[in-house]
Amino acid sequence: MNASTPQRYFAADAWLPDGWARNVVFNVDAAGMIEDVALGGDALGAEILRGPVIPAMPNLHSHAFQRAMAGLTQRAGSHADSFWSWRECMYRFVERLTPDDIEVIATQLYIELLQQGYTSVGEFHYLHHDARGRRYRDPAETSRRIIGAAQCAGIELSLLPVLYRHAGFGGEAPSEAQRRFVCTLEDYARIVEALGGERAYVLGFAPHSLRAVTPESLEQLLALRAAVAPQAPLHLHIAEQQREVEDCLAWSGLRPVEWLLQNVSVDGSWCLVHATHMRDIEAVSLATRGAVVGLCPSTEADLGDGIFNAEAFVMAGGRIGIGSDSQVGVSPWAELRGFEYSQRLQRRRRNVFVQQADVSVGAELYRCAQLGGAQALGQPVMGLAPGQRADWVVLNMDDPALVEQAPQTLLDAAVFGPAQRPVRDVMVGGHWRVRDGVHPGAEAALPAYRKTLRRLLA
Ligand code: NGQ
Ligand code: ZN
Repeated sequence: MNASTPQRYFAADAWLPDGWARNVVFNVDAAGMIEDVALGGDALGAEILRGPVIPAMPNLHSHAFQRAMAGLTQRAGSHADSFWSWRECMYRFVERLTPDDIEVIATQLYIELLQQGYTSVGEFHYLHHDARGRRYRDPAETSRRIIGAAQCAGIELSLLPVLYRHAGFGGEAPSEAQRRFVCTLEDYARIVEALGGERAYVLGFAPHSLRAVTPESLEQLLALRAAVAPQAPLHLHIAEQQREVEDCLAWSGLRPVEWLLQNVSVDGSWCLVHATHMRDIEAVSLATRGAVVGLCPSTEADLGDGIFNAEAFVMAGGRIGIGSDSQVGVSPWAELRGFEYSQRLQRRRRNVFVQQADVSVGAELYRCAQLGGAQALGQPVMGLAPGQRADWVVLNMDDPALVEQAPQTLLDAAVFGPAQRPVRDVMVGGHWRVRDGVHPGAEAALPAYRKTLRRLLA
């Protein structure tokens, strides 16, 4: 799919795994993979990149349909608003969405993500059934809409069909409002089966949360994965809300991360989304397992989740990645800034993520989230190196926040400066998807999105 002729690219400045390099030539093969990277080359016969090039960012956690809800939940309700009251709004919104809506909204979102420099997305997809909870004839109906949207936008997809069984710990019966996503294990296996063998995307497995699956159904999901795709990524929401921690304690005597680490062999294929509430000891043991923590700073702030225990986790070598989750933000730059700022506000210090002298915090944040995201999504995008996919971002040196910045401060300026359009061009697997900050499909996608929103908001 998407094969083209091999290409040669020249970058005056390129951010390689070892750091910034000058005069770099990339050979990209017909499948869009980086074949080799040569230093000190010349531009002869090569396309010249129009600015410094960096590896593109993976977005490890997205609920695409929530893009259409952004801005609709910012009014106080009659009770104290919280994550849980937001979730009620989300449930009501979900009732109105058709498969066409899901595809239109996801297409709009994925174009926006590409324009900001994300080139792969982990879609944590749980809207499996129709609004009344009836199965579609094709069990993968809505999953196909996500796949269609990703292909239309040209973003790489890690599709994470979600197993959602219960309303709370201990197998609590699901509510009416959850009927669009509640699955039996058989339903779930049918979705996975319908998604077929040959895939143009990475397939992962996602028990929604420890609230939504029992230990038995989690075990069954893991058995299905072992049979179908034993290396596949595993994602779940873990400890986003204090109430979730309390409910887990009441149910099992353990906190969510503790429970998971004691009952499941967590390794590098796991991504724990919103590991917000972790004690130091949990953070340290999770870090040693090599799992990735999925942080969604804009959403976590919007929902009043709490502040991630970064210091203990990162000091212990823990891996992080970022996600756009509820789509109140679609920019990796804003997520990284939000993450670091939350730490600074909490600790009343500066430069929390990296404390070694003279290391760029922006660059370190970016590098960690880039590698962590690649790991969590199972995408071959571990930096600009041979064998990795040619997914990259050419920075826009005409953004006033970036002008005259040396490579050593560029990522700081892009993350912490007042950059408005830090991204100039974006390549995905050897294809230009964004030029001068604009995706060629953006103009056509917007009227469809507008029409969908008009109906949904009527
Ligand atoms: C979700 N979102 O699946 O969309 C969840 C809300 C839940 C976040 N956790 C539902 N941010 O967790 O029960
Ligand atoms: Zn989520």
